[in-house]
Order: sequence, then structure tokens, then C-alpha cells
Amino acid sequence: MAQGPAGNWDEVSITGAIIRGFFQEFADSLRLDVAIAGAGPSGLTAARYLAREGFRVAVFERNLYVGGGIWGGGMLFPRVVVQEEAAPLFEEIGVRLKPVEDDLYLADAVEAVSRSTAAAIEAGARIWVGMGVEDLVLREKDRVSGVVLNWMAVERAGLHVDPLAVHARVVIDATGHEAEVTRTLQRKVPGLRLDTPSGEVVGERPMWSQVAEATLVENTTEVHPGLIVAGMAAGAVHGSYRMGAIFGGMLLSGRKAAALAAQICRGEG
Ligand code: 48H
Repeated sequence: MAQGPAGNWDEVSITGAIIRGFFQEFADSLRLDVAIAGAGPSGLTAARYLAREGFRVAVFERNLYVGGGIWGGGMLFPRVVVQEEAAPLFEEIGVRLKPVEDDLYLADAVEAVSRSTAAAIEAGARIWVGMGVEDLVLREKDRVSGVVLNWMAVERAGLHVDPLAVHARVVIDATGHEAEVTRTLQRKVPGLRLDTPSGEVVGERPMWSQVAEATLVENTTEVHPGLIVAGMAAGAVHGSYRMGAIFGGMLLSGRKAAALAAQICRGEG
């Protein structure tokens, strides 16, 4: 006799598990301490440090995959370099580093993304993929108070679909080279001046790796009440040099963004 299928489940059990599971957990992400736009190296690092401290943190990533620019390493060679002071941030999550010349260390890009993601999730951060931050929620005196979300699929298809919103005490713009969230704020609030020397998004300069890495952490600041910039977005907002395929600054910037966000959440900011 032919063996019947094992278990009591059917297609609707699968559908129900996915729909109920998603909505229960997403409902838990509606009021956050910190919302992070972008799951590249800076966003994932910020998420891990904040979640470790017990903050309610979620990362909203437009793509269906996390990792941002790590995957491509340098020019599609899937290896990334970090410098000495950033090495512990990879080592503490088990990313294996190989010492190479001139006090630099080499990591496998796939291992770096996988362990950074796993570490953020294990620490308690939620990561939502396929959801882009298309706008911000503002409150009195234009304080940033949350993110406005829509599916990347909606954006790609050019559909007219209204977004949904999530509240957060702090938002971290970790959207990379475009600094998209900060640019959106500037575009949508006429006359707004950022708390930066130039008061506006300057855009990144050409490459000067050492200077870029040194200034990135300095440039990781609260640029408007409730809005912190991290990673390449911090470089673009402040108008600093780019660094190429060295990722230590991204990790250190993510850690600083987490520390700044934690201070604000604790009322010390
Ligand atoms: C949701 C969004 C949105 C949005 C974009 O580019 P990333 O890897 O960013 P960083 O800053 O963490 O790391 C930068 C690094 O990868 C890099 O590019 C380097 C070192 N370049 C040096 C050089 O000289 O070129 O990740 C940003 C993430 C991506 O996954 C985007 O898909 C995502 O943010 N994103 N997510 N809402 N509006 N915009």
C-alpha cells in the first residue's frame, strides 16, 4: 500500500503560519526605541549594539537581502578589509580575520554578512526585508519620530499605494551612499537646516581612504533632532571622502550611532 503523507498539515496550514507569524511579529515592531533604515554593515552593527543593551530595535531594508555593499567586496572580489581598531568588532561575532600587509585584516564577505546578521538577530534586533523607508514621521518642532514604510515591490512597480508608519524615538539613516532618508527630510521640509557645518547634505567626495576612515566616526552625528546618520550616509551628509573597500569605518560608525541613539533614548542626549 502506498504510504500516505505524514502530518496533519495542508497548504492552508503553511499560509496561516506565514501570515499569522509575520503579523504578530510585525505588530511588535510598531513602537520602537530605534528604527534603522538599511541593513548594510553600519546598520547591522548599530542594531546589534542597541539590541544587546535591551533597546527595541528594528532594521528596515529595502532589498530582499541584507548586507548592503559587503557582498560585492571590492570590485566583485568578495573579500573585505578592516583596519586594526575595527578588527575586534568582527572578531567578537566570530568573523575570521587574516592578517595581511600594513596592519590590515582580510575577511570573507559572505562570512562577514552572515555573522553580522546572525549577531544582530541573536541580540534581539528584528530585521524586515523588502521594506523601504520612503519618508519620516515628524512631531513638534519637526522632531523625527518614526519611519514611513512601503514595500520595495510597490516602489519598483510604480504603484500608487499609501505607506504605513512605525514610531521610533530615534531613526538611524544607514542607507549608504545616497543618504536617502536625510535627503528626503531635507527635500520635504523647506528651509530645514541640518545640525552640520554646512546645514545640508553635501554629497561624498572622491577617494582618500585614510582620511575617509578617520572622519567617518566623527561624522556619525545626530543631524536633526531624532535623526542620526551612520556609515556612508554620514560621509555623504557631511561631504567627506570615500574610502573604497575598507569596512572598519562602517563598523565603528555603526557602534557610535548605537551609542548616540542609546543616549537619546535614555534622555541623556
Ligand atoms: C530601506 C534602504 C533605503 C531605504 C537604501 O550601502 P550599504 O552597505 O551602507 P553602509 O553605509 O552600511 O556601508 C557602506 C559600504 O557598503 C560601502 O558602500 C562602502 C564602504 N563604500 C566605500 C566606497 O568608497 O564606495 O547599505 C545600505 C543599505 C542597502 O542594503 C540598501 O538597500 C538599503 O540600505 N537602503 N533600505 N529604505 N530608503 N535606501
